[in-house]
Amino acid sequence: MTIFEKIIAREIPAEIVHEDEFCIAFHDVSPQAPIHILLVPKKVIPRIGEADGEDQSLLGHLLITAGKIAEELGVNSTDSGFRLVINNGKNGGESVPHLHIHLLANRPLQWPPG
Ligand code: DGP
Repeated sequence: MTIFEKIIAREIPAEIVHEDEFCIAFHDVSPQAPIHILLVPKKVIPRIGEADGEDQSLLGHLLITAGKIAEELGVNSTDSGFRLVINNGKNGGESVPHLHIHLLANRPLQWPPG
């Protein structure tokens, strides 16, 4: 069981900002920006490279929900803005093998990423 499953099961605490039938979102314990939210599907998909056709609506739901959370946090504008990141595998920087989207905001983010 990953740390994210334990957060979903309320076995360990997290600062939750959103939950619905399909996903949960909470503040990252090690924030890389003033706003750093993790959006996690309740279905355990280890990483985006292992999602398949049956996950299509779930993945769409995650992206739409990320936009709604950005709106609620006041960063869904072209003036402020936000970045969504999915790390996949070793070179991608993945550390928790349960698919999650990082939502980063409230500081200018560099491109290309490090
Ligand atoms: P990634 O490296 O893309 O797999 O991102 C994993 C993120 O999970 C990382 O930014 C730190 C965060 N994280 C790890 N353990 C915990 C935890 O127990 N609680 C919370 N809120 N975040 C965690």
